[in-house]
Amino acid sequence: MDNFNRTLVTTALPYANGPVHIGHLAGVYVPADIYVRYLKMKGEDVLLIGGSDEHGVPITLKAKNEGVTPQDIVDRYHGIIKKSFEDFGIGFDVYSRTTSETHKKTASDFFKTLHDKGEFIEKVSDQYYDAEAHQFLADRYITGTCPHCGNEGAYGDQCESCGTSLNATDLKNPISVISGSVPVVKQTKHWYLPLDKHEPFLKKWILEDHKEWKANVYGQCKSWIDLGLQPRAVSRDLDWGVPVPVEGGDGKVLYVWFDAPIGYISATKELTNDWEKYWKQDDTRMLHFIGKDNIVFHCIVFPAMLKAEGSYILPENVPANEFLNLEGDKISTSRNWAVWLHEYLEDFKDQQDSLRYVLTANAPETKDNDFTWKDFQARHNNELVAILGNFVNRTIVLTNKYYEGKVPALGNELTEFDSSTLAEINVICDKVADSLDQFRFREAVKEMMNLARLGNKYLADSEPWKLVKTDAVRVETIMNISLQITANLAVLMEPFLPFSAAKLKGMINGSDCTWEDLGKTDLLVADHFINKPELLFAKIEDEAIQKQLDKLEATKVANEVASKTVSPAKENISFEDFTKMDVRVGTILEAEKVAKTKKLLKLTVDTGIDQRTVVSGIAEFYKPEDIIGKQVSILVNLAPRKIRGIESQGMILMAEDADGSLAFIEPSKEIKSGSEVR
Ligand code: B3M
Ligand code: ZN
Repeated sequence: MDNFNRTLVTTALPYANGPVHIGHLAGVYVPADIYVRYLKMKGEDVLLIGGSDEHGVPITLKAKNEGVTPQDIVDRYHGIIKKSFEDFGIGFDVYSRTTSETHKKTASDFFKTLHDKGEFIEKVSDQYYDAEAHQFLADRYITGTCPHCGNEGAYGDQCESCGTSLNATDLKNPISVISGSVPVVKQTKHWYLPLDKHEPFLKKWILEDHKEWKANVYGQCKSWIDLGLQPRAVSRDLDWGVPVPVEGGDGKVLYVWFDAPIGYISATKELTNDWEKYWKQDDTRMLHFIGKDNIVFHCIVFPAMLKAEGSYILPENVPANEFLNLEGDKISTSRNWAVWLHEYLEDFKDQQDSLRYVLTANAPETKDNDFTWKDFQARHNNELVAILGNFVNRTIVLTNKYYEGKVPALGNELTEFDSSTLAEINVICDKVADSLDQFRFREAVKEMMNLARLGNKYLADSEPWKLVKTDAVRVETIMNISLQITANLAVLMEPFLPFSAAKLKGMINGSDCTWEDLGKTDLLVADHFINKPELLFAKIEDEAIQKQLDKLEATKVANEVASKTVSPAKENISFEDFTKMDVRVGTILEAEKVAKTKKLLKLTVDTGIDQRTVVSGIAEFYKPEDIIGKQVSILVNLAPRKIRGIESQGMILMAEDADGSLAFIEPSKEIKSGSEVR
């Protein structure tokens, strides 16, 4: 490993505002875990660092929506996320959180150091301010129309429709998320990291010195740098986060993307007093495992921060992945379009490895990829069950049957097929290592499966069951070789399928093996006793898959209903068209039910112009006796119509929601009947 003596692997800190789903697992945590398990099996000094990202605006908005504190939100989801990772065998050496005291101090000190070194610039800028709520509106506290694509639900920091990152002041028709009012512009001071100043360094460090980075990562960095880097604000007007620790910082916190990556440092500190060895020595190789939306922060912003601080190493590689879609649609927490890890385990108990396997085999390594339940079932049944499980099972069953579990000796005379099969074990194991070294996890897991394929083919072509009566010595050799393949598999599987590897190791009664042992053809010595077979993978039936598809279908239906809640705006009309309607404030004088109807009330309304009769379909929502004296809006120049034999002269205007529930439109204070509404 070149000049490195240890490796520090960090994984993106998921926001603690929701559980984690298959996209998280496929993009970041499974590959990182595979890689770290591999290095640990090689006996290398390596740490796997993780934690929850507990700051940022979305968390505060969720808290506001639920009427709880941000701390309540992050406590809830930190627990769920941490458990999901444990359940899926993600072997963190530490899984921390950015609300920990260590982190707050570490992030605060980091900011202060940069501040005192003069590494920030201070700028006063125009920011939106909610005059009703008396607060500045950071990022997602503002929504409006994207100036690039016209999406009406764009946020103050980003348009999720076209992916452009925005400043809130770029938005057209901005609205405050807190009060719904139109925000005003007010000046505020913030600290900026002058990325432009670091541009020459970043350009050389990435574009010249790290040409080996994955094409998707290198390409994204290049386009950012080519566009020219701008100073980035690293503070926000917000009350949830790490307080800005310098003069003028009252009411301001560190921007979540400033404090979050420092979370890697804080977590390492919590793990070991020796943390500086991992962060400050040149012989440490640091790797960031992340998804593609985090590339700029890990390849440009965080390195610039570390460089500015001066005492830290920079990442050696950032093997970021693209996105995983689900059944052809973008995974979305807000639309509940996801396979949540905790829910998967309810339906597929103890089948973590099946998901780990499929997500690795189909990982979005170089381009976005799709997860489908049919593909999940096919890969599970055709590969894990039919190849790997089948080979292992046959080998162990036959060993028990022929030799009562005692490993037979390898004979003296090997056929060419025996020798080439034994030689192939080594070749495959080397290929796996090679692929892992290059962060090619799809390729690696495919090679791992090739070892099971090799075994399957060897057993099928050698047909020991046909020879057992006639050529016992030959069968001993065949079974010995099959057992060596099995033992190698138990080792080779471990980074990918840790639960099944442990189970298999138990079945063959194997001792602890390291990566060094791979390729050896005497992992199980003659006369060693193995145990009885257990099922490694059970077939997944169509019903189980249908249940998942039904669940997604239900989500789709629910989303469609929800999207209808607000109907799209009608076509534009002219002002003239609008003025044709004569809407007045009227006062209800009398009200009674229309006989033999459920919905109708007959009202007498004082319109200021006259007293008139109006029939209105509101009986399900208002009792006659409750609405006498109420002021309402009435369209007075609607042509009279007969309803149930009663002439209705005008129409009471009602607000109606998606469920058909009705409410009067009343003036917010008492006003003379006949006042015009316009
Ligand atoms: N929490 C964004 C994300 O979950 C962010 C990552 C932080 S890594 C320091 O995609
Ligand atoms: Zn847009």
